[in-house]
Amino acid sequence: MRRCVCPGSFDPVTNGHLDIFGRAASLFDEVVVAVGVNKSKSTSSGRLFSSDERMEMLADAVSPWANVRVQGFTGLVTDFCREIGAQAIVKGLRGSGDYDYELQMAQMNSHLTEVETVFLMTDPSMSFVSSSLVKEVASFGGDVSGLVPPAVLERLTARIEERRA
Ligand code: COD
Repeated sequence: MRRCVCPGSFDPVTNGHLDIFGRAASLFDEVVVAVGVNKSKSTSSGRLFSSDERMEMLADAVSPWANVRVQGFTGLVTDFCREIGAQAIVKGLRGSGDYDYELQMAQMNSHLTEVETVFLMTDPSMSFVSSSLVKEVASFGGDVSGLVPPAVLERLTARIEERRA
């Protein structure tokens, strides 16, 4: 069984993330989307959505793929990989900024464990998409439909309205 982990904050999941999950699902027998969990379960620490909310949105978004599941984790991603028997971490790369940051993490993770990091290049139509920009644009009333799944767009709009009230 070839199993990989796609770790992230996913606050919230975007179509850029989903493109990476779908491609990982065709390369591995099982993909575990691993959500960094904040034990306080709140939207503290600058997150718009709690870890439970992020996981709910992800579970809904990955439901079309039979071999993709979502799990929360705390601590080191390499420990999580060992715990679930994953051989690889799959990350998406949008450009040189991601590369510099991800290279350092991949090398640290390789220093810590035998788990390999596999990089998939972003789909060019998604190279400008990040959770932070999506939140920023949506908070000023910009159109982010097409950048996140419809159910995420709905929750994003509702959360921004709540925060405004
Ligand atoms: N196209 C392709 N890939 C994308 C896109 C896009 N449009 N947007 C994001 N991605 C990729 C990112 O490059 C990243 O690989 C992944 O999707 C997740 O993105 P985010 O922004 O949701 O998640 P991050 O970068 O905040 O997640 C950081 C981790 C939680 C993975 C990291 O901090 C971590 O591993 N933490 C656990 C503690 C640990 O082990 N630390 C030591 C690391 S060396």
